[in-house]
Amino acid sequence: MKEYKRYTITTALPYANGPIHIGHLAGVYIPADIYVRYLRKMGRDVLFIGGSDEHGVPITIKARQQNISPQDIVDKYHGIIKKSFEDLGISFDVYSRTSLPIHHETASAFFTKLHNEDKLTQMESEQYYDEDAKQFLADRYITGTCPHCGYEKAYGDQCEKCGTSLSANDLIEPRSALSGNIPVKKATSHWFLPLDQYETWLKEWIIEGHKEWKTNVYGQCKSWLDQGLHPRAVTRDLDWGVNVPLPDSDGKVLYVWFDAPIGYISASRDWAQQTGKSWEEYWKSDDSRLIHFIGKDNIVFHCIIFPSMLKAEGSYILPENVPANEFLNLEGDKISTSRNWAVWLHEYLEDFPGKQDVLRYVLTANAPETKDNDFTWKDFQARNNNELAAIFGNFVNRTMVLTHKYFEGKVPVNTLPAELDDILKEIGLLNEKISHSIEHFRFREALAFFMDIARLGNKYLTEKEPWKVFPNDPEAVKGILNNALQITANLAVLSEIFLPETARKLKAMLNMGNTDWSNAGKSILVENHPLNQPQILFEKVEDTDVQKQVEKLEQSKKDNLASAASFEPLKPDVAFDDFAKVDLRVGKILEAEKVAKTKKLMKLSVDLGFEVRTIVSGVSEYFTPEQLIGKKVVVVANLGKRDIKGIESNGMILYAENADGTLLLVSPVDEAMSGGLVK
Ligand code: B3M
Ligand code: ZN
Repeated sequence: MKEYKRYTITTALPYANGPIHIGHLAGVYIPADIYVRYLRKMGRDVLFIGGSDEHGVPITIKARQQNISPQDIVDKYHGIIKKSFEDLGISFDVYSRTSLPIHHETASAFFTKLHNEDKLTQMESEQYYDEDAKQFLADRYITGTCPHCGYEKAYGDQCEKCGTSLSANDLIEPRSALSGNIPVKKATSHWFLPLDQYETWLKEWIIEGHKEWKTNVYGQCKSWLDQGLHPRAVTRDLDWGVNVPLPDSDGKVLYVWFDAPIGYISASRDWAQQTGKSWEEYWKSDDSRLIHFIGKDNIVFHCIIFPSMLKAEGSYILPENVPANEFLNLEGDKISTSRNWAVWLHEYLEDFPGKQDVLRYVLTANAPETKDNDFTWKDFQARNNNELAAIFGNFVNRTMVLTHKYFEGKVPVNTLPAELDDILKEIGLLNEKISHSIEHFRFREALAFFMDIARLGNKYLTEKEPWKVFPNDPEAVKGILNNALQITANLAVLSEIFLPETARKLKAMLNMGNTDWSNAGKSILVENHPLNQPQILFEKVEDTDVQKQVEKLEQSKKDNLASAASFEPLKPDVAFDDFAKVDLRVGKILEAEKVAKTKKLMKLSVDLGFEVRTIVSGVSEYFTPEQLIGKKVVVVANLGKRDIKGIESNGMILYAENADGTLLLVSPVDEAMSGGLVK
């Protein structure tokens, strides 16, 4: 394997139009942080890059909705995102942002170089234009009817009802979201990156050269390349972004997916300015290893488009690996910002103070590395209580408490060196496995090996029962606790990459200084070394704690139902005389039974006071017969008789419709006379 001198590690730049949620963390930031912490422990030179992606149409839409500027939006969310990453302990060397002048300069220069070297092609095309707003319309700014499902409020880039990706030209009866007007087609000119020219090279580089990439990543690349690549526009008609640095290009900016990955380079320059160090070798030196941590929806941009840009520019290294993850779901549903179906990092940190590592642990143990995975609060609680607290925490606590009890908190002499040898050998093996897994981006596997060390310790103590041995053989207990303390010290060293806050606590308890990876698998604490007082590493997560979180999510569901209620448009007016023709009566349901061999129909017998009628109603999906019998309802009494599935139905019962389409009974609030008029 090639020897690298430096590591340039990037994480997808989150859009600064919403906070960070657990899906982002599990997919990108926690694995990247583990990897980087590991590299640093191994003594490698790393530049760990993050930053906010502050351009793109959704940000302008959000600003417009809230009647503030896009800059206000990104200022707000950049602040929230940056702080929440810090509080979780993501160890970025730099967390930059793409609205900085240094980014505009960098992206501009990149574009200019490609343009000057004829690496871009200019083409004219027809785009939708709003004549009132005097503006070309980004796909998101056009709504219309989805050609696939008929949904009337589909966007020009996607139908949110059926999920199909669209282009604005597909929409039936398009409208401008700015003015509601029908947009016109107008010619506009844009610059394109001729991806087709890079196809052969990409095939060689990825299909032949990077067979070691994760199968999900490799597979997506292959399918893109198999379908054939086409030139892609790298500019847009928009007033928010990096201006196109050419004459006569007012109102044109770089496409957000052109400028955002260049943001990694700008962030490095930002870091260099702040620290007085040099950034260039991290990007331009062959012995630097560039790795992009991203989610699966970003694969094409990082494996195909950005590398083509870098290749075209010519002076940069290419990504050596792109370990993209799949998605994390939440309680069985896709995480969604717009539906507020998420666990937000900044809220978690508030609700669970001091429990950063629990979230890190659960999201790593359950990371969507090879397939989509599900986060549930029950699993969160179980992993904390049954794994972190019951195994890791319990082992450490017993070891510390007993050492204080028997040996005044000083590391006793090791009277069982042969046992220690065996233990350290096992830890050494697990340590190698952890390294191997991390080098191959298998972080959940690495974490499982790490927990095996805690398990080993817990089991050792349980089997040795020093609390029983002590009265008869205190010498043996010295050895047992020395061994347990060496395991604890090893956990302190190794936990730094997975659970940094826990490592800090452990080291404080053990009164340990700085350690690096080379300490792992060795006897670390010397005889007589004084320990500090133990503290609990992992508190139990109570039922009420998770219940609160589940209720929060249930509230989101309710709010969504309420706001998703699409109100039927009002029907045209009717003459009062026409309305007065309808005879509405109070009725009481006497009997109800499902109509055999139908899904929906219910046969009811309804007392109208002056007579009992049979009425067939299509409500079996919403009510059981028991829920209907004895209820007062409103009946349309003069509809005439109708044959429904062989049953003569005489009248119609009224129901109210819920947001989700379910039905409710319409019933007089107070005791009403059967047969009474409703008017
Ligand atoms: N902001 C998309 C995303 O958050 C985008 C990533 C940019 S990475 C250069 O999914
Ligand atoms: Zn649709």
